[in-house]
Amino acid sequence: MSVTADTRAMLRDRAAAVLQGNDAGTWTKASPHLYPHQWSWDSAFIAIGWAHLDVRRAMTELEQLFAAQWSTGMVPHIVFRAGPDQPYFPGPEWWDCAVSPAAPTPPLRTTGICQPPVHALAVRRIWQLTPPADRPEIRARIQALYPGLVSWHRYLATNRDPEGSGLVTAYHPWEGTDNSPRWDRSLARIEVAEPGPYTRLDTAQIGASQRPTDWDYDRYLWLVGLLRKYRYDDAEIYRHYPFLIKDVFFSAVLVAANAALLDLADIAEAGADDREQLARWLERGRAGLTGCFDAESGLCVDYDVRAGEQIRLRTFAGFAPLFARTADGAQRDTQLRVLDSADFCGNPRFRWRLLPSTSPAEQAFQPRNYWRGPVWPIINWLLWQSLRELGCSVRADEIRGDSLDQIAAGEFAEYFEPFTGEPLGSPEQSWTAAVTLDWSAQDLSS
Ligand code: 9WN
Repeated sequence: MSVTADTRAMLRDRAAAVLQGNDAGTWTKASPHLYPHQWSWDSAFIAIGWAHLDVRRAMTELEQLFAAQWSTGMVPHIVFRAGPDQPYFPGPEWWDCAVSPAAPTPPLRTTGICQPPVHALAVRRIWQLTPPADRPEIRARIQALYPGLVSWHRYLATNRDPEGSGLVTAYHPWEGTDNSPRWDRSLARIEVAEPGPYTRLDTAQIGASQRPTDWDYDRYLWLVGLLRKYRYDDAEIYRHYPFLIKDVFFSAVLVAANAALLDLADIAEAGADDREQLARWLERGRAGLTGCFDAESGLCVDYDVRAGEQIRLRTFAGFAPLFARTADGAQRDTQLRVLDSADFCGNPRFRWRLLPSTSPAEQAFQPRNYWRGPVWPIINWLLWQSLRELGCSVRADEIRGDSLDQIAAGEFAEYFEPFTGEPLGSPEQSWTAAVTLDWSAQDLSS
């Protein structure tokens, strides 16, 4: 059953109200209670949402985030902006980023890791949505932000890829998809994991069965302790640190983001050097992903640098070639077939034909637990965007329609149970509202 145009318009208004409710003026809380600060990739999606309401506000969101960029170019995963009345664990004391000379100076306080670089995709969307009268101002603001975006991509293409493989090395499960089973074996290999006493705040708000376990948290926090010990220095981390993963999803987002920066190069009046470099990173990223494509499963596989082994699990990340808009037609067709197989969207028991975070065919699959099974709207937004750009507009439109139906039934949840559509995690999640605004605009304009 599909919802009517009127219901869609109402959904759009409700999505706008969620963003406005989480708006802190110049930045937006990722969610009202569970995530009260500014998160990196959340902010990028949120900016896309704001662009439908106010392009200036959309730019401000990103400018605020980039104000906390490290001197290495890294955009931190959290900028701690909420006051002490809105606690989040682990907070800035746990990260103690002042140990690094690259961290921004107080009062700015951040974490010392990063998240997938969706930001350039957001800037391109903002520009597409900018009304003619606002173009001079927004163009100037994009020009001002562009060097920061290039230096962010440079950080990922160099410090996070000293091998020059085209694949980004993730340092921590919190670099995007926290308790994905992709990390299980690598986390299990960590010998000591005694981070000291701590109290989780997340499970006081959300059922523990929908969140990572204490075993996971012990390791997450132990790893933060090591990063702190190495003063967040990439070379030191590469030398000593136990958790280094070539993350195919992160790498695919970087490929798409490099293409977006190239699309913006004229607007930003980028120099020839930047353009050449972006094109080189883009090609290297594509080649890197091709190198981890497994023809047998039709999926891309992550690689554990320390263990020297591939991570063979069926998760959404395996569709990295689609997320990177692969230029290889045969690879694209294989991926489209696997995408709609019973292992993913085509599972006959699924309520909607959407991409789950982990395949129901995996032993690790848990339909109500965070990144171990549920459907995440932002992942389906990235897939939708890619499919459109790859010319698969019919399948893309189905993903958009099903996603909107899911959100209409489940109210801007953080993630959804794939069989029942039950809303899970944090309610009123900003990025769910933001992608709803973007998806709804396609209806209202058609
Ligand atoms: C840790 C804010 C963030 C998202 C992540 C998601 C979740 C945090 C947490 O929430 O992670 O960063 O405390 O669980 O996994 O992707 O950016 O929405």
